[in-house]
Amino acid sequence: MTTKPSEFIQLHHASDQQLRAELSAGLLTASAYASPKYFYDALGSKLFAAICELPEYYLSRTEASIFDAYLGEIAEAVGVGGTLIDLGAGNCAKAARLFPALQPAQYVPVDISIDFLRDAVGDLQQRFPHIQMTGLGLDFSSALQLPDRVQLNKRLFFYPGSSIGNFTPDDALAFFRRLHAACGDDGGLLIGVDLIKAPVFLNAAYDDALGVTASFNLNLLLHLNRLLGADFNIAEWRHVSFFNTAQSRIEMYLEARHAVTVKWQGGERGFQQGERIHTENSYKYTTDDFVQLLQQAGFGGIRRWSDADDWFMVCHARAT
Ligand code: AVI
Repeated sequence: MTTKPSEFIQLHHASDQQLRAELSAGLLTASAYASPKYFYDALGSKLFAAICELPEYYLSRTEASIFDAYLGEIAEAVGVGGTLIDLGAGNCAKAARLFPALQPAQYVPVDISIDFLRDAVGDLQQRFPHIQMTGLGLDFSSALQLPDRVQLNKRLFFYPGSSIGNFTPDDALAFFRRLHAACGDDGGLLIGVDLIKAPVFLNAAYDDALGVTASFNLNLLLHLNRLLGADFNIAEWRHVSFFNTAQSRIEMYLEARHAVTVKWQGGERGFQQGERIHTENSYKYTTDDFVQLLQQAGFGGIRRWSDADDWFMVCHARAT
């Protein structure tokens, strides 16, 4: 069989100037923050892959076990021969495991930059020569304009890993509405989400004994040093994370160990001892609240699968 040529389209890229302005504004705000998207430089992506292997970080292996156990049922719900749009595809491994069951006609991995996708898509195209593959470089969290190359009907948006937890519930709803509008005829969403459980397990998942999550969090400062020309010294900061029960979310911060002044190109800020930079929220849902959110966005025909302990859930929702 001849291999279909894969293609890559970079739709938009924030300029370095825009990134610097956004970061600088976040650091200068009274409650300083930096977007979690800055975790994922080359080292940060490797540290995240290591987090997914940790005994405490149950999310990845629990989700994988659900897909393994229910792949037949999931394929029945989704149907075969559609376009699989993989949001935040990275190394494309999660979607590739679905190919034999879902038999997509087209695979569209999406990530901020097509540079993250080239190697993985090249390998996959060799293994699955009959699937048309179009890699898209796009920040899909704020807008979702898909090019004409993406088949209009039978679009299945795939958003695993509980990445939806990094949106506030309001932003998640707006995001689902955009996905719903982009589904075309007979389209849907296949999504993995982390569920609320005893805080002891949630806290351990985001503050592991080996300190990998702490390194992942602190590495954001090294990334900011490069992006902003900043002079963060990671020895002066520590990782803080906890489950906020009222908000139903893990919160992650970097906390100054003592008073420090940080300088960067065009900015400077003093941090008191104990002052924090908010780096991530990771929302956890009840089954009912999550299903309601999907319904509010217009989705219906919702099927769901979870593990025996109800720690994690995979949902398929139809655009109807
Ligand atoms: C990517 N995202 C779903 C992860 C999460 O669990 O919120 C990122 C992460 N942060 C710390 N550990 C993992």
